[in-house]
Amino acid sequence: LEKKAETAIREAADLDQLKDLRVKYLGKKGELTTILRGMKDLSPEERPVVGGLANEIRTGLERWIGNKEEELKKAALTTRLEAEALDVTLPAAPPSLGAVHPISAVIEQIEDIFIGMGFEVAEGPEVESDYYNFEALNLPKEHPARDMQDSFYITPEILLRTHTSPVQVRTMEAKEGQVPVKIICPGKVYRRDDDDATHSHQFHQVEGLVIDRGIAMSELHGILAGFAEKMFGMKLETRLRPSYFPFTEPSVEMDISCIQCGGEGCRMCKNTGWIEILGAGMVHPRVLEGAGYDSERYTGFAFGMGPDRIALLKYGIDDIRHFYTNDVKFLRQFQSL
Ligand code: FA5
Repeated sequence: LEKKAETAIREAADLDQLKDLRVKYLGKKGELTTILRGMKDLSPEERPVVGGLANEIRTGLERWIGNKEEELKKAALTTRLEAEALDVTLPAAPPSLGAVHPISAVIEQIEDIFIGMGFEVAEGPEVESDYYNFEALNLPKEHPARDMQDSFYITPEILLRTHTSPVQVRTMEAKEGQVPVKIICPGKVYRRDDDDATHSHQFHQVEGLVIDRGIAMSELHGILAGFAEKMFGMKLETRLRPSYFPFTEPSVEMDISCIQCGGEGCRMCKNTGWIEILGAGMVHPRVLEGAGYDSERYTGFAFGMGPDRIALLKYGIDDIRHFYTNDVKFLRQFQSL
């Protein structure tokens, strides 16, 4: 029995087999236990002899099983360590870095240029009241010019702002008739426009407002032409075209010469050689008065530009929708901005 058990224990391949052997020999119904139980049938002289021998064997088997168990556990650990080994000298996979979105980058550039010209940055809410978005800007209810900006209404009096111009009124109110006012306001705006290569239903604007004594149209042109030159890094031709906004009088739109001009059939300027980048004008006296400014003493100009369109031009992108479809391959091209 001892020999048989010793061989079996030595050859046990894993811990499960070893457990089975322990049960087989030393368990309640095990072979050695059965011998010890049978001792009651032996003569009193034989008992101590057989008993001593059986106990000796039992101690021996327990020791072998214990040793084998250690050995198997060690082997199992070694195998696992080998399987899970890490080569710490391998070069790590490069972490994927995020980057500034091209529109955010353009807005930051616009802010830097205007801050350099002494402007402060103001903010206003995207969910706006009909009063600030339209009425205080000389656009009463039923005014036909409201159609220029198809809106997303939340309630009859609350809407998603269609432009950043409401911040003009909010800023003037906060300043309580004090001058100078010299702010820009970047932000998101929303319109029920049909999306195409140059229109999005959600886009961005940067509003500008300057109020002081003796502010004239020539200053507006000077500031905007200077801005265009800095933004595009070259001397550009600019032109002001007469336009109409109820909150400015006179009103203009500014075009820059098409820097992406592909000539015949150019998608950017539709062959005109000019691209509109903003609307502007002298603040309407009614808007000044409504916000607490004496329009006899003070004059001002305002403008509203579209950074999405500026980003299209600056980076030669042919469709505004690229900015909003989150194609990582597209966005990765601007990682260095
Ligand atoms: C306005 O929103 C006026 N509030 C601008 C203004 C401010 C005029 C202050 C006078 C004084 P307009 O609707 O033209 O104007 O929009 C201004 C600029 O926003 C456009 O020149 C264009 O660059 C951009 N824009 C307009 N609609 C969209 C659109 N759907 N998607 C992308 N950009 C747009």
